[in-house]
Amino acid sequence: MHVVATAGHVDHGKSTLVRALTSIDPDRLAEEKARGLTIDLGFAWTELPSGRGISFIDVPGHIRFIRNMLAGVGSVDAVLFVVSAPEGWKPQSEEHLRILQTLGVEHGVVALTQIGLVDEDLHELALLDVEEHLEGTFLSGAEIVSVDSLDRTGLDDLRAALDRLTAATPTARDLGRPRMWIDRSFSPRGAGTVVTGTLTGGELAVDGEIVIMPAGVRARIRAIQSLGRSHERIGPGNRVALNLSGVDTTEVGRGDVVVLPGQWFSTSRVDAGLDVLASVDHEVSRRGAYAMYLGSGEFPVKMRVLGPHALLPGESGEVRLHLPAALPLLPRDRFVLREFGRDETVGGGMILDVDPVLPASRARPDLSVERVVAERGWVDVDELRLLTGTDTEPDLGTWVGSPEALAELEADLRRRLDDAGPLGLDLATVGERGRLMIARFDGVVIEGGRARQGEVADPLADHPVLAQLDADPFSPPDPEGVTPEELRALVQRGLLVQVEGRFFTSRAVDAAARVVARLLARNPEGFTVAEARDALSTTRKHALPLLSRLDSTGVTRRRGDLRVAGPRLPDPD
Ligand SMILES: Nc1nc2c(ncn2[C@@H]2O[C@H](COP(=O)(O)OP(=O)(O)OP(=O)(O)O)[C@@H](O)[C@H]2O)c(=O)[nH]1
Ligand SMILES: [Mg+2]
Repeated sequence: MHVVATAGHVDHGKSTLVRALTSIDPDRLAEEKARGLTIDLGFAWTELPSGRGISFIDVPGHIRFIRNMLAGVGSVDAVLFVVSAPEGWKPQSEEHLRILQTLGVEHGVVALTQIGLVDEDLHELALLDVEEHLEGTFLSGAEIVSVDSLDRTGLDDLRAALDRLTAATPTARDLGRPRMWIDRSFSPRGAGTVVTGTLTGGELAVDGEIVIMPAGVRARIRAIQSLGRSHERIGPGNRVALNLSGVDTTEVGRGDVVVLPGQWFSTSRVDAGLDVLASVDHEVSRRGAYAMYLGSGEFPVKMRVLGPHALLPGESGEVRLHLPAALPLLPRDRFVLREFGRDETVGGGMILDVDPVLPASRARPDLSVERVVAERGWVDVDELRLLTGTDTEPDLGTWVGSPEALAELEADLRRRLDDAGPLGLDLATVGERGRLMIARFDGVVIEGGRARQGEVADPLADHPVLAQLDADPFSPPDPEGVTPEELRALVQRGLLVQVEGRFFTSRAVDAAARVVARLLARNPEGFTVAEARDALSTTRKHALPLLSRLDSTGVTRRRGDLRVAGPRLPDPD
């Protein structure tokens, strides 16, 4: 399915042609029918000879309704461009073409209409005239089909050309991120609220929860219709009508946008590229009342040119735009800029940054993800996806870091590891990203919540205090020649055990466990403190803390005055 907009000057035969192709009159308003003039968008569809479906958004050509035209072309990827043979190229032929070009539309077919009203010579001239005007635009080289909608000349040729057009135009991409700019909302008798639009970016499904921006209203999809049929789910590139529950018709309208919760960054301030049309006869600066046309919406914006100069006609530059409300936008979204006062299309361009962090004086927006990361240092991958629309591999955990931020963190950690020396760096002090990065350093040993350079000798494991205590393992002396900091580190590393103010080596505690295991093998009913003291050839002063350690680690268990086997009792030998 493809959605194609019409475009062209007033009265050049757009609506008549759509009706001739589809048998649906796109002029639905009584006033339109009475005046023979399109005022608002019209919708029609048909099947092409290939069997492919095609939807038309018929736009008004009259300059007074240009905002409705803009609302209609914001989400289409191809155009049926209409020029009247007797009338030839006119101002809105030019303006519509520029608007479509600015919006990045790349595909189209041209219909030269009303050829029944011209003779052969005029027909030839009109063709040349049109070709000349299309030169250098996205429609140069597009098929031009001569038709007359009233006597139906050339309609089959046009249908065939539209078939070739839709075959050549890529179908809307499914990025799993649906967005539908609302172009109509109404309330059919007793049936809640219906909104229509051209769906892009992903799929919507019945019963799904949606958010309507900028209001942030949540609603549920009660039913989906497309081309007069009901659907359980509908993909991008379709004209869609959603029946919504949970939202009042007065709360939604043209220019609002339907998205899924949590998938978008909502922004009211963007940096963008702006191409000023060469036809504009003045420079473009912050002075002036501008409207930004984006999707189906018209938004009054405040604009500031980034860089020292105003932009000249035909010039391109960057601008910062302040919107009146937050919209779900992404880099690469296209827009048209018009000036209210002069009622003139100034130009348009592409959003480059949906969340500029640098002040306007320093901002240098572009589409690169690297810049977004560099300006922040560190960004969470999920946030980066919202900001850029693309997935990036995280560097540390869920974080993406700029090359500078990564290098700085690494240098800082290396320096602190060096400073910490053999005792190691307390990992509680380096933060989440620091812990993740240290874990990747070659030759760094992480033990007991500390990280140290592995290749430096391990003076803790060989600390003289261990030998000092092991000289009499079950009756060790008080440690000497060791700082409190070293003692803490030895305990943290599990080389020393501290119980009730006494220090034992872990080797001594393990040996004591085997001694009591032998005691219990001989005497399964249990043993007394005195029996343990004798078996360990130590004093009561040392036996008590040793036994309490064995109790607390599950080697033994107290039962009255006796110790019995605990769940972690080792084998006796
Ligand atoms: N003879 C002839 N008349 C046509 C043809 N196409 C349109 N007309 C007539 O031209 C007039 C304008 O046609 P529309 O289809 O309303 O023109 P439009 O481009 O939709 O006009 P707007 O929507 O107001 O911009 C009507 O009176 C049509 O009957 C054609 O191919 N041949
Ligand atoms: Mg019309």
